[in-house]
Amino acid sequence: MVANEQSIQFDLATYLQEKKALVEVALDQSLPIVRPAKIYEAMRYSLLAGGKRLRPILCLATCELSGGTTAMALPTACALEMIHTMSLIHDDLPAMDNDDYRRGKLTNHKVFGEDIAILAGDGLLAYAFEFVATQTQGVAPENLLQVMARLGRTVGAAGLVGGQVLDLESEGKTDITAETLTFIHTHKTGALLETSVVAGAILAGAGETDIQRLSTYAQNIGLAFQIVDDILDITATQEELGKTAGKDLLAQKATYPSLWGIEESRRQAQALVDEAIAVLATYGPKAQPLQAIAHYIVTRKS
Ligand code: GRG
Repeated sequence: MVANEQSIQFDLATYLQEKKALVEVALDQSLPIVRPAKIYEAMRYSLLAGGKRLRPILCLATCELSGGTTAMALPTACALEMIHTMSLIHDDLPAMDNDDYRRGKLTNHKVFGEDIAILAGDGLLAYAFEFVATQTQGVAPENLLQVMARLGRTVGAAGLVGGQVLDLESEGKTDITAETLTFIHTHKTGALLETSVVAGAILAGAGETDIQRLSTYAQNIGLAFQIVDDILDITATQEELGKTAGKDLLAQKATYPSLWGIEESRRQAQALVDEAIAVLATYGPKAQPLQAIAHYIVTRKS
């Protein structure tokens, strides 16, 4: 049986449901409301607004594959979602993408105002690091330090911030190359997905060969994820996406479908996912959750 068929047979729906439930409870408990209530309410509004919880689930899955436990990875899994959520809050601001809806709800600044939305993002970013540092147990200190350094690099100019800046600079330009587009997305989207995968392995004490293999898997699914995101912006409805659809066309943004067409974009995403699945074949059935998640990335509808 080829890896692709194996991954389809795995009951991913149940796996995702169970892990998501675990993450939802941990996130809810992670951030109680204290004074000043308004900022905690704003942080919780976006953090607990749903979403696929893909980044925490990837971290938990990789930690497990690498011989670690859920307890070792749960604080980092929550921190990844705090970072992801803060990037969505800031991305939706009028000064950035200016969006009114996210995860099927009004965006943070639409509910709390721009000033509080900026601070809610800042609060979540800082808290993510505090949470990993203070809540992680049973992990070797040098591994924890490595994860925290990696998280810092991922959110900064070498990662999300850098990708976002190039994205802003590219707006309205008609001559964006595939190479520039890939730079934007490997930084804006791919970096946090890669860190989600690799952090789980580092926490479990994985060796360099495994970390390299998992990085390759993550880079492939990261790019495939963004290609599919671009396709869904054209083909899915606002109800399906939980955010405004068709924004890229309206903003005349360079996307993979605008460069390659929808069919070729689908083919490229599938090829990346096939490679991601194949690279994990060496782990046998243990890799099924990660392989099934890769398959899900090209078949998802939201
Ligand atoms: C990180 C300091 C710092 C600032 C933020 C705004 C910004 C800099 C970066 C933008 C990052 C961004 C919003 C990238 C897009 C990533 C993406 C494809 C999001 C959608 O992810 P899903 O589909 O969403 O996993 P859910 O809602 O399911 O979690």
